[in-house]
Amino acid sequence: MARFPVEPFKIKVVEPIRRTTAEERKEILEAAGYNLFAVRSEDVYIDLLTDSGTAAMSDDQWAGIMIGDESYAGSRNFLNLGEAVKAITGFRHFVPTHQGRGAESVLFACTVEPGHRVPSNMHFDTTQANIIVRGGEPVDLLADEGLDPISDVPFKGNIDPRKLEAFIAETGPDRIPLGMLTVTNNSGGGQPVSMDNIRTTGEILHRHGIPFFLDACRYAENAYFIKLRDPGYANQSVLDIAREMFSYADGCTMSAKKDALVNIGGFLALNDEGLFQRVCKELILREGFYTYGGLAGRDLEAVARGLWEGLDENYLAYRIAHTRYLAERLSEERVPILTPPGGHAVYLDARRFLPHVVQSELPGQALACALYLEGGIRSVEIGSVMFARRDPETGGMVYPELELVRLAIPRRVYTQAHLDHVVDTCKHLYDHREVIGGLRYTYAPDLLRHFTARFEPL
Ligand code: P61
Repeated sequence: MARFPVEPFKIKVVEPIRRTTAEERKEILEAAGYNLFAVRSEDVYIDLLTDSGTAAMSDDQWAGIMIGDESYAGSRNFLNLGEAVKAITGFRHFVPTHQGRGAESVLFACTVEPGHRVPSNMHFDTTQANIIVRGGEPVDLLADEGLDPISDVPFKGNIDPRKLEAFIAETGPDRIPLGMLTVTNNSGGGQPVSMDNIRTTGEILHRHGIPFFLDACRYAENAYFIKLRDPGYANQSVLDIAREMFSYADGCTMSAKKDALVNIGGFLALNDEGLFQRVCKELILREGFYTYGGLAGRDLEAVARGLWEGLDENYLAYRIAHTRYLAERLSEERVPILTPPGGHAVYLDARRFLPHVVQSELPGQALACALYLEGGIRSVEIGSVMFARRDPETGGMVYPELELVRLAIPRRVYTQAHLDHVVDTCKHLYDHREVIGGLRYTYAPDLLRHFTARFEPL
């Protein structure tokens, strides 16, 4: 029987949550067009939509909020954040941004032009979209084992170095303004990338003169997985592991809403002086002056403190064990999940959960809706709704390999009993899976479709 980890904190502030009835949830879901993004949070019992911006901040972070220096330029909180970013990442320059996609938008505005292609292990959807709006093409080169939902390979977030070499040969370095790795790989199940793979990716890209950036939202969880799973790093501190990860790259985009344990914030860090000058210009247009980047001084301070807390090894041990507890309990009940579990989420495998629903009938979205109807649980589909794309040549839909429903776990928010409720709900649905049917679109926008699409049951 799985064991819940002992919390390395106690709870000082609470927020009431309310259970709705099944009839209420049916009405709410219909009114929301079967899109959980359109449901009000007060109508959700356990909110596993995202681990982004949903962390419970510490008393130290809240204390930092009270010493926000709200000066337009040169606030002391900017300096504190700069010290943390430099000490952890080692990059020479950084600018704050309002969140991760702000960093992406500024970076790609300065680097990507029409016809360019940007390789990665797997781009997250905001990264994809920010490359596409610049006329570029995001290309995923995940190693094949990352696409197998049940293989127990330790680093299923790795890029395939041979695919990367072939991609560069075919595309030509001139059309590749940068290469990326997402650590951990969110769209592929929150799976970590190994140190070897990060080093090799840097070497390959640099051999061709191509800059290398990390999408570092969950870099601390990735570093902790390296410590757990690569014997060569068992005795190194997570901070040192993180520093080594960054040392192979030329910069990173960061959504601080994940591993920096804040409700809002992000940054872009990099080494290249010329690029930094262009970034500052672009930042002022889009996000704000380069010492605040769309954030209040108090937010900058919370990020600075949260970056250090997110590297605390007692916290990380708890964090990873908390997620593993949910995964192990679900496996004990034979609910099909992606294994091994990632750091920030457990992913239900909708293809195996609902084998009778074909991909064009959106099994992931159907399962996400069923979780809400049954248990008031909000999850997010990471499958066809988020990633299916129309082939420009044939006009047909290209469906993603993985059809997942992500149960993302907010940091330091939910207790064991909350997770047990999730397990009971999933087990009940799995035992009665044949009554869950598919969905069809009533509205489907082209870009970032899942946020605003509408559906109806078939
Ligand atoms: C999430 F449904 N992730 O996982 P921002 N890179 C990576 C992310 O995971 C990520 C960002 C960049 C979210 C929030 C989210 O369609 C969605 O601070 C690996 O959110 O701008 C964000 O960071 C962007 C959920 C984002 C979504 C987009 O839940």
